[in-house]
Amino acid sequence: MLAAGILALAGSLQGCRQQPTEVQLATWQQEALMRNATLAAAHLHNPQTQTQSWRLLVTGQTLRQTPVTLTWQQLQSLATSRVLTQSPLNPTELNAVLDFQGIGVADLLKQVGVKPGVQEVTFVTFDAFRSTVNLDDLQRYPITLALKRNGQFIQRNQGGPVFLVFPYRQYPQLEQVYSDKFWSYYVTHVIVGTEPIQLRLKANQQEYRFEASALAKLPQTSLEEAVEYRLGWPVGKVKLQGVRLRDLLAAAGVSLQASQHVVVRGKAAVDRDLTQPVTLSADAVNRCDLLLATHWGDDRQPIPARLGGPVTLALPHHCVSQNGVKGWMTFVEELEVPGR
Ligand SMILES: Nc1nc2c(c(=O)[nH]1)N[C@H]1C(S)=C(S)[C@@H](COP(=O)(O)O)O[C@H]1N2
Ligand SMILES: [Mo]
Repeated sequence: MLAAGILALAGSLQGCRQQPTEVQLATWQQEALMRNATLAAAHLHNPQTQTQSWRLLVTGQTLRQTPVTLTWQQLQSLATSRVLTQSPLNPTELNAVLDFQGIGVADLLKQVGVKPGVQEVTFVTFDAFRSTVNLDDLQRYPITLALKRNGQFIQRNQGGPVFLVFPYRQYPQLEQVYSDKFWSYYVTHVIVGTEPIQLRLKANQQEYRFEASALAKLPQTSLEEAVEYRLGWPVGKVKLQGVRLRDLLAAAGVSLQASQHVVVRGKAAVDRDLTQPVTLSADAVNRCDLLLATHWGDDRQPIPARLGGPVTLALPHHCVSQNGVKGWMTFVEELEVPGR
């Protein structure tokens, strides 16, 4: 498993220097689907991957104080919206009109309340794919989180149980803005705007929480690298700014023994996989500027959800080929230092 991780990383290091081509996107898509299929199969008994135990989290800049978690039962009772449309993800029958039934995103947003100033909503999927849609468009058009297609629940291997669909047939103009790559399989999170920074560190049987103000007090470090996150990032080297993982640990008074490691968990299910966690060795943490990035670009913009923010993991490329460092990560939520 470790070897596979390193190989995958070596491949992506070469592949990501330029803007991904359609062919690369298609390859990644295939890889993601295979990864999902493998995970779904491996986790047949893991409640997280079962339709009946599927959860949809609605988070970010909503009027609720805390994220809203919708159970499969709640999702079903909200699934009153219908969209009759052809699907670009139905290559064998591109023109077939399908009858989708699901949750109108506009209804969902009305329920949680959207804070003033929010302009977009980001959908995150099981396989760490993301898709960002303009808030006005979500309020204007019946863009829907479909649970059923032609009267049947959508199977896991067909992009279910929650599949983001766009009403192309009724509103052909949507197809110009939201191409096939916006349609999203296995949606797990709806992020309104961008979440506030809320990083958890579990170590020494304690849990530390770092909000934006706490991170801002730590030494700020920058890194200039061709980013490894897919989707939305500019071509070539990009400046990323944030806090070094070792400085964060130091702030919590945590010192790593040589035999220890740090587990990093993101929002997407694949980035919090119990059987294949993303681990950073003590050696890598201490020697490399492993960065918890919060800002990017020459003007140090906060990293929005559209780009996988507010916190992402960024790695200096000369460091990544060692120690089983698996890769960059979007939507970083939690770090854990397992005891010895
Ligand atoms: N969950 C998830 N949804 C996704 C993707 C993905 O990688 N994961 N890729 C997108 C892209 S880039 C395309 S082109 C279509 C491809 O879907 P298909 O392989 O079923 O034709 O799915 C979109 N939805
Ligand atoms: Mo794609």
